[in-house]
Order: sequence, then C-alpha cells, then structure tokens
Amino acid sequence: MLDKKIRRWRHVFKLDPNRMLSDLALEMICKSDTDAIIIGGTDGITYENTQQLLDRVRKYPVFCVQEISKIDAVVPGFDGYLIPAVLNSGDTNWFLGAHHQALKAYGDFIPWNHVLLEGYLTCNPEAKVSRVTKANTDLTVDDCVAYVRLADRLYRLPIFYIEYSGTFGDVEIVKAARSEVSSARLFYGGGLTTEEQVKTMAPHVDTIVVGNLIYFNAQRAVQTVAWVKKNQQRKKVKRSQVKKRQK
Ligand code: 1GP
Repeated sequence: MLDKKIRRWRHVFKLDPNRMLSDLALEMICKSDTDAIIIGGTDGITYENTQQLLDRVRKYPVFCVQEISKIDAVVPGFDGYLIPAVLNSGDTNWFLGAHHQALKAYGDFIPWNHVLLEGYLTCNPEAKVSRVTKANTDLTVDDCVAYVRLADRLYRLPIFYIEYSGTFGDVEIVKAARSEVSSARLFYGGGLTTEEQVKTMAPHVDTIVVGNLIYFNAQRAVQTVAWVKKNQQRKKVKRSQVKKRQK
C-alpha cells in the first residue's frame, strides 16, 4: 500500500521525462540510497518519454512512482501513482476538474491501493507549475496554515507538498505548515543545492524532494541523501539521549 510506503520516505528524487540525463548520472541517482524516485514534470510530458525513463530506472531496484500531470501520459507498471491537487490554483481544473474527467474516463481501472492525492501548495511565482496552474503564490504564513487545515484536517489528504520548484523556499512558511500538520506527510521541494539549505529545511518536513540539482550536478544531488539522513540520525540520537536523561 502506497500510504504505508510514503511514511518511510525521508528523501526522494524527482526525474523529469522531458530532460536529458546521462546513463551514468541516472545510475548514481538510482543507487544513491534515496527512498524513492518520482517521475513527473510540467512541460512536454508524454506517454513515450515517461515509459522510456521508467524503463531506464527499472534496471535498478529503487521504488519508483509516477506523478501524474497529464492523463494520456499515465504509464502502467509504476510502483505507485501520485496525483497533485494544486490547492492555491486559480483554476479549479487543477484541483478537481481534471481529476473528475480522468475518473470518468478511467475510473474502473484505478489500482486504488497504489494511488495517493497530494495537496500541492506551489509557492514560487516563477515556476512553470505556478504559471500553468495560475497559482496565487502571494501567500502569508496565515494562508499557509489555512491551506494545511483545509488539506490535512478537512480533506484528510495523505500528503501536503510545499513546492518551491527552482528556488529555495521560505522556512517560516514551512515551519508554519509543520506546526499545523496532523496526519498528512509534509513534503518540501525547491532549490536545494547546498548542505546548509538541506539542514535548514529537512528538520521541519517528513520528506525532502530534490529535482533540478540532478541535472546540473548529479554528484552533489547524490550527497543530498546523506545530508538528509545524517540530519535524521542526529535527531534520533538526540531523542534517545533525552529518553535516557528522563529515566
Ligand atoms: C520539483 O519539488 C521538486 O517539483 C524539486 O524542486 O527542482 O527545485 O529541486 P527542485
């Protein structure tokens, strides 16, 4: 069941089927000890380029899911499927219209145990996803808190995804989301290129998503896995020290 799998994700890579990646870089990413690979993107996504990338990733034993942005690009054979619902989109198509159409056409064939809806908050006005979805990215901390309550408390979505695609985000927004999330997994993606940035965001979220860095410095992208997991180790050690002191 995908909902159980995502509970163990601390770090994931996002690969874009519409971008070139050498075999060597792909191998490094797939063998990096990341928890999963997400295949998806905003522009130029087709059945063919998604299938080709899945076939290349399948040479490695890494868990691989598709993030669906176009219904005619859905490829069978992934370990799971993530469906974004853009909470701050100015066009309801990106929140429910496309989803309704997809279920109307293919609703009898959905492997429900392997599908999850992601409540997306897209925060970088320059990102393609914000432009395409006509997102209102002018968000205060209070807006963010209200979106978390909407997604996590009212709709009970399994994932709340803070998306700053292409730029490093506002940690206050992320902290506000952390303080309000009750059962959703909190994902953060956007502009992570240095250990300092990873150390700033990772403690406040459940899952770190790294995308763009793969395409200009795959070696450094691989390092982000250790940066995230080292942080997690430190937290575990701290927790066990506190427990010992309490005994
Ligand atoms: C993009 O959230 C991911 O969808 C990761 O963002 O590409 O900026 O790393 P970057």
